[in-house]
Amino acid sequence: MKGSEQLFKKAQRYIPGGVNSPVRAFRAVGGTPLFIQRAQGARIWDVDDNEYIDYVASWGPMILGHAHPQVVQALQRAVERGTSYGAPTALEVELAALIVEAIPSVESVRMVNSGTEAVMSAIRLARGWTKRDKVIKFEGCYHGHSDGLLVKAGSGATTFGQPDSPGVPADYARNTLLAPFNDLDAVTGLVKDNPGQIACIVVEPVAGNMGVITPQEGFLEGLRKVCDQEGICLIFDEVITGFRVGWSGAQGLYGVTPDLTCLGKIIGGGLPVGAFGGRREIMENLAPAGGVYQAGTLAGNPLAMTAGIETLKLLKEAGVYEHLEEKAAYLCTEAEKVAHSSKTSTYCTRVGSMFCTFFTPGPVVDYDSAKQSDIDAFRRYFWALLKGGIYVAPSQFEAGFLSLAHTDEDIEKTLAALHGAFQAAS
Ligand code: KE4
Repeated sequence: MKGSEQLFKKAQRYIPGGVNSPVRAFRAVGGTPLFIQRAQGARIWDVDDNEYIDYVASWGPMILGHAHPQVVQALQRAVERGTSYGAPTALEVELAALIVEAIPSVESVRMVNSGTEAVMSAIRLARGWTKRDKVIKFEGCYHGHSDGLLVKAGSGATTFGQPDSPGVPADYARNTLLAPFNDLDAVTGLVKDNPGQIACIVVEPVAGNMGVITPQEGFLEGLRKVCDQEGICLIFDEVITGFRVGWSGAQGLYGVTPDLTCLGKIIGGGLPVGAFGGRREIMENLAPAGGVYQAGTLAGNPLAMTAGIETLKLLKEAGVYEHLEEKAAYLCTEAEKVAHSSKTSTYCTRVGSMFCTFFTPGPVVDYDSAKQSDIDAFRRYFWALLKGGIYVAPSQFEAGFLSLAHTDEDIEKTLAALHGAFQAAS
């Protein structure tokens, strides 16, 4: 770990906390974060040449595995044509067309540079379209770090015990209303108490930032119904689930149609990207077509578009999601057996190739039940896995991801390491 320790020490001289995104700092599990030097397929190597089987997948984007040859070769060709023009290109039209084809509710889509920008912009659009101010979000869901959404936020905000960030003016937070995930009664109560004032409900259709929590029967359908009744814009934040849980995302899996969808991660193939799209009548309110302003120097960047196009073309191939489903189901079923044989209290969740092991008996249905998890047990589990050459997210409140590059051998190696990890956790 020497190399990472030296780099971490130096990094802290120049970068706050030594990292460019808090959850990478290993604060929840202690110790020194790994500084990664390269990745290939299902593997990553730290600067000390330690090799790991990777289940973080850069927090979701690397569904093909790292450095897929088709993506790398396309990027090599693209970079020789220049890296950014600040002008429209055929590439962004091609990626937009792929997204529109994949997600029927998306009739028109705008590219941005991150998931944060996508959700922030979608909410501004919903407010502009409805001429209302208030937003309903769910405790423990994370939608990026724009001010109004850092209220009971998940992911790193929960990991560090600051779900409500300092620096967010009370004025912003006042327009953000909170409900527990999976609690439709709480939502209808908020709607009743704020008649005609709610612009949108924003939800991760599968919560992926407090571990992985699935929508209970009727929850998403209930949100759709209340939005139809009240003229509220339903926004699905599919930054994680988009092209992860299926070609048409979680909305395709659960058969519930949002008004706006936010995307990121996979659609950029590991390059900086975000997107939001939906019903044309709403999207046409966006500048320059309409008055709601949103912009970005590097939006639709030719390199990110290239990586995204190649990634989606490969995901579109027949059998891809069935293959991911089969492998992830095997991994998680066998992992649960190992956990039960070790007598460790765990509650496992999975949707497609995203999954989580909670260190609590469960059931885990919302933020409060997720927070029951024994994070000390998780820490012991994390370090035992790492020592066994398995790299999972350094936080109980994140998702694990399987890629198309994980082999049967990788999965058997992982299951072997889990025996020791669950022992360490118990
Ligand atoms: P970015 O701004 O990080 O690209 O996307 C924000 C975002 C929006 N919506 C959802 C559902 C998300 O999960 C995210 C970001 N995910 C976190 C990990 N759970 C990114 C990792 C990090 O913050 O370093």
